[in-house]
This record gives sequence, structure tokens and C-alpha cells, in this order.
Amino acid sequence: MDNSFEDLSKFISYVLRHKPESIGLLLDVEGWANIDSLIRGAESVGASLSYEIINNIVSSSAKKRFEISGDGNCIRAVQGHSSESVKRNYPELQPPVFLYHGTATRFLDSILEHGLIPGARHHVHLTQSESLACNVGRRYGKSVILRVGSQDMYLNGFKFFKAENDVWLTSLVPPQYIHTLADS
Ligand code: HQG
Repeated sequence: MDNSFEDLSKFISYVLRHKPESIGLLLDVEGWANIDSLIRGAESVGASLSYEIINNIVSSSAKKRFEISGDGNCIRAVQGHSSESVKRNYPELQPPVFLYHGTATRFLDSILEHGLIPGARHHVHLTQSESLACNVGRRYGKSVILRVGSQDMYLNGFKFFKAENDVWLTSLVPPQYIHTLADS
């Protein structure tokens, strides 16, 4: 870890979403971690954090990945968790008619056969923005945008949640609700 701003931001994502135990950090069910404990735990693995650095990371995240509690003592990732300690109680909401998911072309056959599955994370992640979906897909290779018939899913009993940073979450998307944009 070279303690660059980007590395520290990825490190915070990793411990707050996936492996708090890697630095002996406790997350409550809503994902909150004590900031002093985060700084101490980070130090034990050579990551130099401070309140100032953490505040900069939180405020500079364009995707608003993190949130600091009203009293300033705690921090959490608002979505994207795989940690079993976290079981966030997101508000359940009626989604728009369509939501979008960006993925890599090499995953397409599997997705069209099995649907979108959460993998290690707690939810499938969807967005209202096609361009954001495209950027998400690009992380894994050549991007393809999938349009999800979220309103039809909702009317058929699937639950949808929206995180504080406007990422939509659902447990899975069966293939019949998925269309590649080229097909639509
Ligand atoms: C794919 C970013 C094969 C899925 C974003 C994705 C997001 C399948 C990958 C957040 C599949 C999982 C999460 C199936 C799904 N067969 N592949 N049946 N079902 N997949 O990273 O949604 O920058 O766990 O398409 O903005 O890509 O980190 O999920 O490509 O909100 O804040 O399996 O991460 O936010 O990858 O990204 P991920 P995701 P941050």
C-alpha cells in the first residue's frame, strides 16, 4: 500500500463493504464502523488514515459511496456489501419502468441464461443512468448495457430498494426481464 488517495479510498471500500475483520473492525447491521477504530485498524496494516483524509475521501466520491454519521463518529459504505455482519434495512420503493445494468460482453451468455445474480454481494446493482451503467460494465471488459423491466418485476412481486446514493438494489433479475439495448 503506497497510501495514495486512490489506494486509501479502495482500502476503505474493501474493509467497509467486504472484509472488516481483516483489520479487526466491527460493522453494525446498518454497516456503520467507528472512525477511530477504522484509523487504528488501518494503521495495523500500514494504511495511514486520519479524519481529514477520510473526510476528503467521502466528499470526493462522485458515486457517494460512503456516509459519515450525524455525530461524526462513524462511517459506512451505503451499498455494495458482501460482509455478513451487514444486513441493511433499505427503504422498499416502487422502481421506474426500466433500470439499467452495465456488464461485460463476456458475461452476457451466462446472464441471459441464468439472469442477473448478486454473486458475492448482497444485491444486484441497477441504475437509472445508461451512461453510468456503461461505465460500470467497462470495469470488466467491453461494456454492454442491459435494460431491466423493473416495473414488470415489481408488479410481479419482486422487491426493490434504493440506497442513499441512488443505486437501485434487488435480489436477482430473472432472464425474462432482461433485454440488451441492441435488442430493444
Ligand atoms: C456479473 C460499482 C455471469 C455482473 C458499481 C457484474 C455498482 C453475471 C459481475 C457496484 C451474472 C459482478 C457493483 C451471471 C451478474 N453470469 N455474470 N448470471 N449475473 N453477473 O462488481 O454490479 O464503484 O459484484 O454483470 O457502480 O458490476 O464499487 O457487481 O459484471 O454499483 O462504488 O457479475 O460496484 O460501484 O460484479 O458492480 P460486481 P457490479 P463502486
